[in-house]
Amino acid sequence: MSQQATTKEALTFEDFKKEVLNDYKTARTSRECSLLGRKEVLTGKAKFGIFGDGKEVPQLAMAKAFKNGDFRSGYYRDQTFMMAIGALNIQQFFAGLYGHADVTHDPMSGGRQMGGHFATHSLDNNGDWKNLTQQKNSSSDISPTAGQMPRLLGLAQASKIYREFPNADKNQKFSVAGNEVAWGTIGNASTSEGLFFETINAAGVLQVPMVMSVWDDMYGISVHARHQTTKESISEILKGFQKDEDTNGYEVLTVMGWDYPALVDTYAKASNIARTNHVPVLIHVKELTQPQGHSTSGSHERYKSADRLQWESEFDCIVKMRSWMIENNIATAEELDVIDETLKKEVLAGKKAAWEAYLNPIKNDRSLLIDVLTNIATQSANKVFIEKAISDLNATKEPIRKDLLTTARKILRMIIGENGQQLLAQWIQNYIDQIQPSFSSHLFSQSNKKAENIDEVLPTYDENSTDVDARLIIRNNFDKIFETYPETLIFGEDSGNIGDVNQGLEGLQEKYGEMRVADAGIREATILGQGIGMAMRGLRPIAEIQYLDYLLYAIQIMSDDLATVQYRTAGKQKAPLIVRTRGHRLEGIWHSGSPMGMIINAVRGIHVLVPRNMTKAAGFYNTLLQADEPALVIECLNGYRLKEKMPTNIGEFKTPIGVVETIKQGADLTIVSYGSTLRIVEQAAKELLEIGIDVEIIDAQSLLPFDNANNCAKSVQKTNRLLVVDEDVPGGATAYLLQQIVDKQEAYKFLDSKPETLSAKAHRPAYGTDGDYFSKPSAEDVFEKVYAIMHEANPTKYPSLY
Ligand SMILES: Cc1ncc(C[n+]2csc(CCOP(=O)(O)OP(=O)(O)O)c2C)c(N)n1
Ligand SMILES: [Mg+2]
Repeated sequence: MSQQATTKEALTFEDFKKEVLNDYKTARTSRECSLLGRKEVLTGKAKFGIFGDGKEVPQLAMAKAFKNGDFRSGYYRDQTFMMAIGALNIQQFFAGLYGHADVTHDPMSGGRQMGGHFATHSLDNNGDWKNLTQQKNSSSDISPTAGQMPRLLGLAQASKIYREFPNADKNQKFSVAGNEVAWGTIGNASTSEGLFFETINAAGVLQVPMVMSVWDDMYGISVHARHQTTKESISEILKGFQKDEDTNGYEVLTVMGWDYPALVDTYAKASNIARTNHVPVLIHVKELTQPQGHSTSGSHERYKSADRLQWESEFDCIVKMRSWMIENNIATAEELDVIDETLKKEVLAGKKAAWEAYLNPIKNDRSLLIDVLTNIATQSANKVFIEKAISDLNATKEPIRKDLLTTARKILRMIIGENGQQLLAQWIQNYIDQIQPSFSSHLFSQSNKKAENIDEVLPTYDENSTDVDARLIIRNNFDKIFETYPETLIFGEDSGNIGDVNQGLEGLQEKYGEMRVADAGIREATILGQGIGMAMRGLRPIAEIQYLDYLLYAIQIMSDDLATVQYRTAGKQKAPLIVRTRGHRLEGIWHSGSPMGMIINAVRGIHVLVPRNMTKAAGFYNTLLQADEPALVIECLNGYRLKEKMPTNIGEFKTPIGVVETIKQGADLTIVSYGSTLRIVEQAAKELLEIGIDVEIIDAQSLLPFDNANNCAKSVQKTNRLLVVDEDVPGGATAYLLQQIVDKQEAYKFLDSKPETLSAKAHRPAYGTDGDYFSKPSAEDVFEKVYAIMHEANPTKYPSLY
């Protein structure tokens, strides 16, 4: 008996020892990568480096507690964690540093992001979901400090939803009974951001399984904690969030970042609390260091005192872990020295392999190009110059693709009209066609669920179809959506209990429960983040922003995070989130905004849809739920009480994306507009017809993407005149539409008059009906603008009005 126990204990100790040694190896490998990485930048092989040195040991502990199905949302210090969960090896680390534009070499972003921005692959090569419960997941990092926080909230909330609604995971790819934890990491200084506090509060309210680690090294680049955090301690000031027995809240834990056994215990405890009870945990990991300073730009000797630097070298977490291992007879100093040396060599070998894998294809391409150029040179009048260019290109030790193209494109100009011109032109075009996708693919989905692939289904009506308040069409359509798609849910300010401020969700909370039709606090950025995180875990969230004017609070997250998800992962992650809001004209400065130019320029990568009525809007939701892309749908704030006919095929009709609709045929001039302004345009068109001017009206409907079939240019071909009308500022979305129609669609060829725009004033819309009349385009403005164009074309027929 006792002998058995001894053997078991001995075995356990052996296992334990093995595990610790393995952890030590991961930490040391990671450290060597940081040290060598910095050298690669300083010698010019890589452009910029930001590394995880000084933060290795807590990440080992986090990785131990991290289970399959879990998600990380963190920042650039987490290379050790990524290595520990098996999602990043040495060669991949360096491929990222060099910017190897191939996702098989740099799985983090295919060379699109600078090193230190981590991700795992949620999608297969067709853009379909992998089984995320069978792998360890990391949502793709972004650079804006605390930008990872809103998404973290949604990643955690998904577990909560799946625990309550297992049917939402039809194919069992996303959750096992909601047992997954979302793990956040952030630097101490970045906790100063509003997004951090907004997320912390929201997770406390929602009680989601989130474990938030703060890596505290007392600095944010050069700025000390005394300028960042009240009392210089995030756990101190968050004490009020501590959960009591009968309240919600957090478990707030603190631990030293160099104390390996304490870290392992702390993370195991945190994991358990979050996973089992869905209670969020904050772990303040103190006394971390930066052995090489913040990044490869600048040196920390400039702003840290000698004492601080001395302390940092003594409290370096790997140094401390090593001492602890020796003191506890886990390894001798000599054994560890051998490990250190072996790993150094491994890292060096991995680095070399990464560099060769990065460089060799470019060198091969260079050889091919040089063959072409040499051949061209022999027949060229500019032989001498071409040969000089070839020899310069050949002499470049480490060529990049830009060198190849610059040389080829400069030589092309020297051989205009010569025999070789066509050959070289062909080479250049082929090369760009071949390489450009490495840098430009996946701004949108490339899967067969691409939104533009979903065909239009028209609404149908029968003899019983009656005119109703338009909000009922939206409401009944959402009802059908929640019934049809168990993975859908909607949340926003006043969206739950009262069914949104315009009753577009009236009665649906009662029917579908408080989690699927939910009220949210006033916090637009994290409402958006909830949507992103849940969409990344297979749900189909609809995040509601109460008014378009308040989308600005969320636009940073839309622009930096949502819009870039597919692009920054080269198609390996997606977040098909629907953002629902309402806007355009109503009343006053902050309830009448239509800042469409700002929005479409900030969110390339998200579809921006501007339905003119509620049937169109409902049709967009139906389309989007068949697709796998994010979109913003802006309903007309003044349209809910207008009458529309109730379709018979609620939930089924679909408004197509990237397709305009001609809502009135006409011969004299094309007006392109969208949203609430269309009603004014339609009114003006009737009045214009009375004096014999017959305008064609096109509803843009979908600003991003816009009119894939070039129907606007086709209309201008018929009318030869173009006016773009909206209620954004001058040069806002009208400038975009003009660029699309006149430049991209080449409508300039058909124009007999100057293409014109009519927009709102540059200032915000003033309050009241007169405020609106003097701020936004009116039917008279549209009438007179069209009339002026016709006057210029035919002054006899249309004498001047003024
Ligand atoms: C919104 C935003 N502002 C500024 C920066 C520039 N910046 C990058 S890292 C950093 C300091 C972050 O410090 P901390 O959060 O403590 O993380 P650490 O680097 O110390 O681990 C700053 C200011 C940024 N990336 N994003
Ligand atoms: Mg810091």
